Amino acid sequence: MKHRMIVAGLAGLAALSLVGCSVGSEVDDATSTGVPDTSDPSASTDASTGTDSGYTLTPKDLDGDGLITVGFAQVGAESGWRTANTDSYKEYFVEENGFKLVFADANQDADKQKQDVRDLISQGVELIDLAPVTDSGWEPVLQEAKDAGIPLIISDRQLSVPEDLYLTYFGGDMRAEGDRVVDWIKSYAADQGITDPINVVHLQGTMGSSAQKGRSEALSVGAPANDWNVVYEQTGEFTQAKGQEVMESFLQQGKDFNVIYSENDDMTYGAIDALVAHGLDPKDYIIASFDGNKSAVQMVVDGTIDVIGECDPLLGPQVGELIKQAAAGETIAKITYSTEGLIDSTNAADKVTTAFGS
Ligand code: GYE
Repeated sequence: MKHRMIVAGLAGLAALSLVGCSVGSEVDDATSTGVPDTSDPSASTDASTGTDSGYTLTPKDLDGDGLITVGFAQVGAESGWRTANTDSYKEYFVEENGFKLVFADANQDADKQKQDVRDLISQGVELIDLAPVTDSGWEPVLQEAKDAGIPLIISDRQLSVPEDLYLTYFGGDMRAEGDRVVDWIKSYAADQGITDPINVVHLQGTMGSSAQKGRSEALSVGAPANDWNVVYEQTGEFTQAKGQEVMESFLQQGKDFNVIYSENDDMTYGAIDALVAHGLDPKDYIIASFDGNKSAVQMVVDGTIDVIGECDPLLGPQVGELIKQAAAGETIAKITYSTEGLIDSTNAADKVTTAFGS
């Protein structure tokens, strides 16, 4: 399949498939597993509350210094999204906003991150914000934070843990992001009357992270439902270097493919570099990515990337607002999903002006 075949009718199609691109957030209800029902990705339902979930800890300035000390257990520095996320915390959690920040970088190591959270507990921070590298083995650590009387917020990546172990989750709905991208590819191929088999190269993020699981699930459900073949599936660990490396090893196999479904922009950059190094034109392929870094959005404007499932990294102020509400005794939602949509040729020129990062 040639990308250049796929031009007519795009605007109408994309207009249909675009969902909520405005700035802000929507609340969804929590389930006992922490895994939301995403059968309708655009739906939002009534929020359940921290109190209803049996979690009673609220943020407080315990040491009387007039600030809430937030320990942030961050994933690492693997991607442009991550850098923007870290910057948004460092910029927001400062004294003039009523906070102090203690920053712990797990360097993408799930075991180290559990130790990071334990260190934050023993340092006596007044609240912990955990962006979990992967989603397993957290219950004992969350219980320790709770026993120490330290409220804990999960941000960015979700955890399937009982609701009485954390105050709130704030971040993306990864499955819904994936579903939007899958639907976009489906509509795009149908609109173009593509009859060739759809052969997908799937570059996965960090295995066991909710970002990988949600986006991968969307494809693993969407591919058989649409008669697509996933011809290659490999983790690129959300980094450009690894994305390039795994794409290169796929290209060496000489198999047919016409779609790349890459679970973040950094791996997409790497995959595109690999295509070019093999003398292939990225514009001949449907390239789907996630996040929405400025350079990636520019590549949509240029026609190299076809669609991006948006994911908002600028969580610092939004989490800060929730902390302030909870500290003031207000009821906050158990789960709040960032507002996210799609970026394609119909809106990329607008989006590029406000996109995060470089
Ligand atoms: O998509 C990727 C980053 O957890 C949503 O992590 C985040 C993901 C993001 O490394 O670029």
